[in-house]
Amino acid sequence: MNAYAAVDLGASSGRVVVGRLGAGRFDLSTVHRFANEPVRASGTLHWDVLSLWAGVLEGLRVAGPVHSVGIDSWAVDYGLLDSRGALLGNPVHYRDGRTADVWRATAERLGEKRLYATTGLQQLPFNTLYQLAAAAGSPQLAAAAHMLLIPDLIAYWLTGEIGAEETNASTTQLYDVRARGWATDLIADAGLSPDLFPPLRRPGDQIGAVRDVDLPYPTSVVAVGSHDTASAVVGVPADGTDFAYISCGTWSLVGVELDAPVLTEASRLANFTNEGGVDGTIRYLRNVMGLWLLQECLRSWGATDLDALLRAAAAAPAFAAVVDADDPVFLAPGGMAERLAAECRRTGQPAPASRAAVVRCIMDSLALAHRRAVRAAVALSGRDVRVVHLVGGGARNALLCQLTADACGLPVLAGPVEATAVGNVLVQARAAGAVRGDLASLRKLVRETHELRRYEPRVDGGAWDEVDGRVG
Ligand code: LFR
Repeated sequence: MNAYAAVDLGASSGRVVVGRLGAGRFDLSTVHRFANEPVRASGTLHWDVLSLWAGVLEGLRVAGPVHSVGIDSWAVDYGLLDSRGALLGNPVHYRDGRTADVWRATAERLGEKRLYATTGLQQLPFNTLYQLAAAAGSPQLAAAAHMLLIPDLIAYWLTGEIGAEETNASTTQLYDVRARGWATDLIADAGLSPDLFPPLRRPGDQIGAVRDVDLPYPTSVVAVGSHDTASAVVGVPADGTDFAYISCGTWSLVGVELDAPVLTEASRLANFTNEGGVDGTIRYLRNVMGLWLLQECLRSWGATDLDALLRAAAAAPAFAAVVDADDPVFLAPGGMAERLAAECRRTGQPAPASRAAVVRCIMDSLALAHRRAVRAAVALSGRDVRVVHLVGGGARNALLCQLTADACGLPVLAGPVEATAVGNVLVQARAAGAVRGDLASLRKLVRETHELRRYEPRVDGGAWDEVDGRVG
């Protein structure tokens, strides 16, 4: 059986997962997990990219011989290289506030309708376009020869090869979603040098042999869906096309898979995004704030028995207070429980009076946001949806899965938890010729080798309609 290493960098931790495929078997084991702790310096929130690099190397050392390595991470963030390939400063975290005052003016200058028509991307204040706009005029940007998104930067350090994998490039708001290439006119009008943007590569492309790195075996790097959400969507164990997915971790990415982008005015106003998927598909989705709300509360509460807390939240009264989880007020780190309480009070609801009540408020609010996003995806794309696949860490959260089924009025199939690593490994295995076929065939393999949990929607007598009407 061939082994493949999936390097998966998430907003709170990174992992190296070894996947083995052969004769009806698909085993995954996490061989190394390491923290990803952002660091604030001189008022700017950075990723500690060298510590991530060290974690990747350690993981690959203990992974043992692997046929290839695939790398995925969160989207939009980048490192700048000078003309000799040196990293010009630490990559900045997308939750840093430096784009807050810049993004709207940039969008207005370039034209919001034009931006959507070209890139199909949702407006998020941290899109790469706006981060580069915030960096305009800086000596760092002036000295930059290449902009590398995070997985491309790790691939560069492993192989010496410079390139941009297209699923992640599609999240920059500088990529033409229909032409499937860099949006050169937009890049010029944004005042950026076209030379910054490396040649594109597609999932399955060979990037190069690992070299000048101390690994105890030879291997190479293969492009995968390097945007973590693109890999997660490959790992959705759907049968057919009538499904919605929720890739549920720090974010919930909620949407459908399409063959072509939806670029209508209604779609733009609903802030739906058309991100590039593996095999030229479109990930038509919306970002929901996700388990970030819970993670931030847990971070401030210190050591907590999460299972006990979720049980208490399940027993707490439903809908006591529900907020718009997608309110940008929740984007930045810190003071999350206080911000939730303030939002409840502002909307005339009682602030949660216990930790269990806070968690219940988060779960009800996320389920509501899932419902709205699934319904909007259906209405805007015309796709028939009969089941919701919930993958990623959130698939472990039975309360959230059940509430999501209830809120959507659809069955939820939960799992795999490691969908991102699954998708990463499958694209490598296909590039190696060890598995064959289209996404449907890859998904069949996931169904045959992973246990899923099914949650049926409970009849609620209109309760979710009431909640939906309550939250603006
Ligand atoms: C999820 C994710 C989302 C992206 C966000 C920020 O991990 O990649 O898809 O919008 O992180 O990069």
